[in-house]
Amino acid sequence: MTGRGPGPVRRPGGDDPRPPYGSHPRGRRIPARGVPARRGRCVILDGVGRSWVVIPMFNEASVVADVVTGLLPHLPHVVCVDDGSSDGSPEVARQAGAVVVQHPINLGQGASLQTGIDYALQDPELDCIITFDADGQHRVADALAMRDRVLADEADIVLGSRFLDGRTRLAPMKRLVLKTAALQSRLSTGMDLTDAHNGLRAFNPYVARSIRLTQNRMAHASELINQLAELKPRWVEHPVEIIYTDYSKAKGQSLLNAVNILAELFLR
Ligand SMILES: Nc1nc2c(ncn2[C@@H]2O[C@H](COP(=O)(O)OP(=O)(O)O)[C@@H](O)[C@H]2O)c(=O)[nH]1
Ligand SMILES: [Mg+2]
Repeated sequence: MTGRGPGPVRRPGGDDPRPPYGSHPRGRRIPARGVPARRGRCVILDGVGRSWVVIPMFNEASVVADVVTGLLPHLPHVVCVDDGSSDGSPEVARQAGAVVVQHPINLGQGASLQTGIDYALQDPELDCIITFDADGQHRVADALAMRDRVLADEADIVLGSRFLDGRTRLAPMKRLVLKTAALQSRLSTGMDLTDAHNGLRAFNPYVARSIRLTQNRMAHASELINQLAELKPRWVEHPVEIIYTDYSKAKGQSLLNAVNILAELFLR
């Protein structure tokens, strides 16, 4: 698929459009259970709904201000979950206009997402949570398009995928690792995902209330997919661009670490 719009997701390498909802393990769309009339509960303030952006953050002081100021005009409710940064990230994020919640020690990316989700769930007008990275690798436009699909009640969760259009430029080895991780996810859950480790996601309060993340690094993404496979929400992937900068590449996970995580996933 080469289009950038949020149209029906197509199988990579195939011409058949997928249904607008992601495939379900049994190939059926399952209606969400116990979901309150979400759209009826949305509050529209000057055209801006009450969606929360949750940003896990660890030592991103040099980039997080730009990320927060890029989001705020479009998504005015941003919570950064600081996880024991030592470089002043919480002050920088707060100064830029985000709410900052802090862990006293580093508890990991999954625990931080969970803290941010729990924080957003305190908002009685919550209509959508978007998870977004602090390091400038995600695009606000992608997040908005995904949020819109959740608010249109097209799915309970919209998962970003960098493999649905040609925008993301990936090193061959990174591509191989991510494709292998997606294959492992498909084999273990039956969910027909193309990118199982993408931090950009949008979901409704039903999904937010139903998941519980504890794992760190790449493993928290697998944990989420495993819980979704149990929960069986309506899901869809959405094409997103992941921006690889010198900064993100320098601090990203080492290849050896990624290979170790993959080995762990397969051997579990
Ligand atoms: N709260 C928290 N956030 C983390 C931790 N490690 C990474 N992050 C954040 O999670 C996001 C993705 O992390 P990153 O290292 O860029 O992973 P990658 O881009 O997937 O290789 C960024 O916003 C990081 O600041 C952590 O231990 N705790
Ligand atoms: Mg990153």
